[in-house]
Amino acid sequence: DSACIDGLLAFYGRRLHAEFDMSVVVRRCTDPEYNTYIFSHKELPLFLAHHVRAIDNLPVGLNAMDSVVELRRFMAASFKRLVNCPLPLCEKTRAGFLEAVQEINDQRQDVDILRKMALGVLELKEHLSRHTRARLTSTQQLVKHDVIYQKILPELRLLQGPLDECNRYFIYYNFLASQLMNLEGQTKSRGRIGTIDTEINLLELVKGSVEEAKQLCTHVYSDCPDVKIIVPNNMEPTTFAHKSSTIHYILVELMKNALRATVDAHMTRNAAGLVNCDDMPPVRVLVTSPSSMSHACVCIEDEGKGIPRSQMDLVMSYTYTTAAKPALELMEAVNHHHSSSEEVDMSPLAGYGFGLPVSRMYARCFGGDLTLQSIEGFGTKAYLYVKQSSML
Ligand code: W6P
Repeated sequence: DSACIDGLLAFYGRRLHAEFDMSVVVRRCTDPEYNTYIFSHKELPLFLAHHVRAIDNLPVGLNAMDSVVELRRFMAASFKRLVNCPLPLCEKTRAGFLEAVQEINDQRQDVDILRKMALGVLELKEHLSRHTRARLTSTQQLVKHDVIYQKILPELRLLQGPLDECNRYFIYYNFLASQLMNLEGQTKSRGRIGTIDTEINLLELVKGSVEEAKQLCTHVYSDCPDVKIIVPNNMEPTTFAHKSSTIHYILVELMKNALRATVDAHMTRNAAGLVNCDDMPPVRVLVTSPSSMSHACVCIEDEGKGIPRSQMDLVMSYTYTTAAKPALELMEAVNHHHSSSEEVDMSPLAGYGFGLPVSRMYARCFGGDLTLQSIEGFGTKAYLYVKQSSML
C-alpha cells in the first residue's frame, strides 16, 4: 500500500487544505446526496494517506516508538480498506462505502488515535532520558528529572510542527467521516446539517462551557473561583455555522487552565484544609460575536501569575504539562466526561499535555486560531478566534 499511498499523493499533489470552511461544507452537504459520497470517497483516503506520510515524517525517532508504529499500521489498513471500495454511485456501493467508514470509525475509537500518539511521545521522552542519563557520569546520574528534561528539550521542540501535521489530518478525517455518517438517516432538523450547527449563539455556548468547567473545578478542589462573562455593549450578536462540540471542547480546555492557574496561584485553605476561593480574582470571559465581522472572539483572562517568557512556546507544545497532582485530577475528570460523550472525534487526552496544542489545531483547521498572551507574575489571556460562516 506504500506505493498506492505515494501514487495517490502524487496524483492529487501535496496540496494542503488550509482549513475547512463550514459554509462550503454545508453547501456541499445540502447538494444532492451523492455529492458528499463521491467527495468523501476521494478525500477520506487522501487524508489517511497524508496522515501516514505525516507519521513517517515524525523526527527524532518518534515514528519508531511502539504505539506510533501501531498507529501507522492502523492508518495504512484503513487506507487500504477505503481505496478498495468501489465508487459510491448506486445504492449498493454507497451502503458498502458507508459501512467501511463506519467500521473504521468504530476501530478508531478503540485505537484512540490521539492517546496513542501521546503515548508515543511519552515513550520517546523515556527513551531520550535513558539515553541522556547513560551518557552522564555516575555522580551526574543523580541529577533531578528536570535537569534531564532540560537536556532533551531541544529535541522535543522539533516535534511541534510534524505533530501538528499529524493532528491536522486526524481532525480533517474525523470531521468529514462524522459529517458523512451523520448526514444519513438524520431527520432534516432545523439548525443542524450533519454535525454542523447552522445557528450557533456563541454566548450560550460560552455559558455552557463555563458551567461545565466550574463543575469540574468544584469537583476537584471543592470550590471554584468566580467567572464573569462580559459582553460589550453595542455588540449585536449574530449566529453563525460551526461545529459547536468543537468550540465547546476548546472553551472547556481553556477555562480549565484559567481556573487551575487561579487556584494554584492564590491557594488558601480553610480550617478544615479545604480550598477556599472566596477572595480569588475572578476569571473574566469576554465574548464578542459582531455581525458582519469575519471572526468572533472569546477572550479568557485569569490572574494566575502568568507564564515565564522562556516557557511560552512550551505551553503549546505536545510534551509539556505543568500539572501538579490536583491539576491532573482535574484533567482526569474532564477525560472521563469526554469518553462518555457521543462525539466521535473528541479524543480525551488531558493529562498528557495534548489539550492546548490540539485545541489550537482544531481552531486553525476550521479557520480560526488560538493564542496566549501572558504577563509574567500577573496573569494570562487566552484568545479564541472563531470563523463566523454565514449560511446565506
Ligand atoms: C495559565 C496557563 C494557561 C494556559 C492556557 C490558558 C490559560 C492559562 N493560564 O497560567
